[in-house]
Amino acid sequence: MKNSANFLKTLVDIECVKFGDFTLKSGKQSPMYIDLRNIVSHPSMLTELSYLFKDKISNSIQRICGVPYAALPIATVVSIQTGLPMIIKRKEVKKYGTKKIVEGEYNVGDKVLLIEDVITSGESLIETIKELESEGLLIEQIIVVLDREQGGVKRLIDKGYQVESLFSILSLVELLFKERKIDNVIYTNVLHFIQHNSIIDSPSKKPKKYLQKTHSNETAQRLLGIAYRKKSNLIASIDLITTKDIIGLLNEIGNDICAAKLHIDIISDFTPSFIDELLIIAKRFDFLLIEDRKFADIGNTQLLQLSKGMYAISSWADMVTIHLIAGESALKAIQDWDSEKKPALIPVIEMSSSGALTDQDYIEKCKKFMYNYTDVIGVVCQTAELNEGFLKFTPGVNLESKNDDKGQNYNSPKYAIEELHSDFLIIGRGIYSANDPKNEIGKYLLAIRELDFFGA
Ligand code: 5FU
Repeated sequence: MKNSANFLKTLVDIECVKFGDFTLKSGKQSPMYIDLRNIVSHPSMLTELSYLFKDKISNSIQRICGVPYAALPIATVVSIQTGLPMIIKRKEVKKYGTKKIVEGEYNVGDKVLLIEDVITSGESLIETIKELESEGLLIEQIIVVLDREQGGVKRLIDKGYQVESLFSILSLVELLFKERKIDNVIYTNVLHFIQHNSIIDSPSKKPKKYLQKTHSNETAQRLLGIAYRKKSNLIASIDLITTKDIIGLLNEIGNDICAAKLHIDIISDFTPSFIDELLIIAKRFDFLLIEDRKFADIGNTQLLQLSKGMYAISSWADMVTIHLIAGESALKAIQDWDSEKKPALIPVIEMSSSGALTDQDYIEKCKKFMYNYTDVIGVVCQTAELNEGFLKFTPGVNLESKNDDKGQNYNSPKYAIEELHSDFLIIGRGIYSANDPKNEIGKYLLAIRELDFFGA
């Protein structure tokens, strides 16, 4: 086995993860069934796991312990791979002999790596932790193979433990969805299940917006999935004019964004190979590409502008912006366009600039027909309210400035999310003009995460 993606796909092949309609122990219906115990019959999977764990184990660890029983074989291979001694926590105390709860050699104060196969509520981990701690052992690190994203990790982090997972159910379904191994329905059902089955019950918190949003368009779902996984609804508007600067910036901030927005026609040294490079980086850092071309012509011309010329936009952009000024026919032309590769559409129905002509009347006129087109995943707007499921992309976001000297108006991330109900924040100069863009984007991430926009 060569990589994590293969490991995840093999989990499905060997039926450790199944999708369908399952009744859980609790009686609840679930669209997924996870049981990693089959891994024991696949030595190559155990070996792969031992490598994945080895990369993550902190230097201070002195003992390894698996939560019984499912994680015991995993702890064993990790122990062999790392040379770190293992201890075993019994599920039941022996009723005879030593009556030990922990088997193996250890000293009070030893720093332990605790291994779990799957985490849901974190209950079995908490039980194991309690018993190890009562023996004087210190839980230094917890690594879980698969996080069901139902709040267990957060619960342990809140208790002060250092917890991480190798994989999450979201990264698994995202991968399977991307590779067309599961369809829209399964993907959406899993997202819904996660949202409604979190053990973290905090009504005072904002809802997990992203998981509530469901849009049948595949690109919208990918964008939502990435945003949720990265806990970032930031779209970097990379309005830089050399390919070197663009690639340099994306390499710096790629992990922090869910999409990059470009104005491809402002690049002074554009060659088609730039697109290849861009696609590789987008794939590496897992973000989508938006071309902010704002198409605004009759249908036929828009199709030519989308697909032809040196930019061949439809061949690489996941999403494009479009004005609806030419009316429904121009939108219909794109929707009806029979093309293998077609970007999702984001109409601009309200602009951020002073004196924009996109008044309420215009917004309402756009809304009258745009919802009928499945290629439309949402809109660029400021104040407009949208139908459920449509995504709101908001430019004009900046932590430092209120406006520029050319008509642009800015809001803070907090205002955009809480008052404008924006789903995605588009930030240009706020990031790319900063002295240290990586550090600056950290401030934006902090601002949105403080709002608990992504829930637990
Ligand atoms: F549709 C719009 C809009 O109403 N306002 C915008 O600012 C699009 N934009 C784009 O977002 C604009 O073309 C820039 O690419 C980006 C904002 O960049 P800034 O540097 O954050 O002002």
